[in-house]
Amino acid sequence: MSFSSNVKQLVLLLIVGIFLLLGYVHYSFFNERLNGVWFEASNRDIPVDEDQRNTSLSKPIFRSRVQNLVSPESRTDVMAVTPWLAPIIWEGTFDPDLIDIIYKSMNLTIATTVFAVGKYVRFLRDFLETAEKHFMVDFNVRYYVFTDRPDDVPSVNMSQGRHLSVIQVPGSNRWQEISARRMEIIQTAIERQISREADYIFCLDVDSKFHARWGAESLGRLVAVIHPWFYQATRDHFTYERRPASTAYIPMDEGDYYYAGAVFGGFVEDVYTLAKVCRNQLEEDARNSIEAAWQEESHLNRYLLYNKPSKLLSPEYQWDDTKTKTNEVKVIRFSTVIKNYAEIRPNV
Ligand code: UD2
Repeated sequence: MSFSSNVKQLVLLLIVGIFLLLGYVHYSFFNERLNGVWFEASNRDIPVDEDQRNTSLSKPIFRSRVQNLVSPESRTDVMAVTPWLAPIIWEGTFDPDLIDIIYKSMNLTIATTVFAVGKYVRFLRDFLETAEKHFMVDFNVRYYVFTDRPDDVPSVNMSQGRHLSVIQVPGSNRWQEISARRMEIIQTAIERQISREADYIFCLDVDSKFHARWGAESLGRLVAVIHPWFYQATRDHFTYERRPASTAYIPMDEGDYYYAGAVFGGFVEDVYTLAKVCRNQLEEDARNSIEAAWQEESHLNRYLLYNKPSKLLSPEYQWDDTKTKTNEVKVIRFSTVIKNYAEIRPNV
């Protein structure tokens, strides 16, 4: 065998070797992408809906978590999706660990408005202390407390990244007015301050306590809660405003759910529009000397009928301590405390 044929064989072997090596590297790479321990999350890998914004989902997500993902079908005893395909959040329909990994990487700030006018200031301590334990834990939270009694706002220890602002508002001798004027005050506060300070906002009733996790599973573009007294009721029992003279009017043959006025939220700009529309309608009704059956709650229901929420929270997120827990409600996360209306309100 000549020297040149030896070289030829060697070159041939080298080329075959290189191809084999390339083939192995290529196979291992894709095998790892498909079956490996982790993958880089992207908008295609994770079901990202319109509710997730500013998502830089660049952190490694453990694949096993995605495989273990619970889904709306995990609950067969409740409706976990609306007819317009918005999720309804019940315990067992989401994976809290996966939700946290996704949302915590976004460095979000959640505004939380709460009104404590007149004697309602007494509910603030429990509201804030329990919120610090359960509400959006490890997220940046900015509480905006609206009160006519700033000196009575309790001092509550806040975790890192959580702040409280007190904003003075006028009192009133009518509870209906205090409740209804919240829309106008929220609208103004968003314009002046909140739009620069937060990504999402929740507007909550103060006469309430948190009892269990209320986390990022609740975040969405426009979020409403199903009223605990009406989630099993049919539309004809909903206490919508039924008089056509009111701008909150809903005819008997319309309506999806009865939403509680105690909890609504979403992107700051979406809640801004909601508050502005409801405020304008409340003022138009006032000019026409009509007050909707449940003040701003009636206007909220009307708004949400024609501007469908992108996410619904089950009554786990707005229970009522006077109501016996039902089987579907596995966890009570937030509930209205029992109170003596005659004693606490400025009018009966
Ligand atoms: C229902 C709604 C409430 C509101 C109201 C409208 C639920 C669980 N609650 O509750 O959100 O739509 O009907 O009529 O859906 N407030 C004060 N000072 C007062 C009175 C009220 O600060 O003197 C504030 C406070 O934040 C309170 C909220 O307004 O949590 C609602 O008032 P409410 O709790 O007395 O109304 P209620 O129980 O009828």
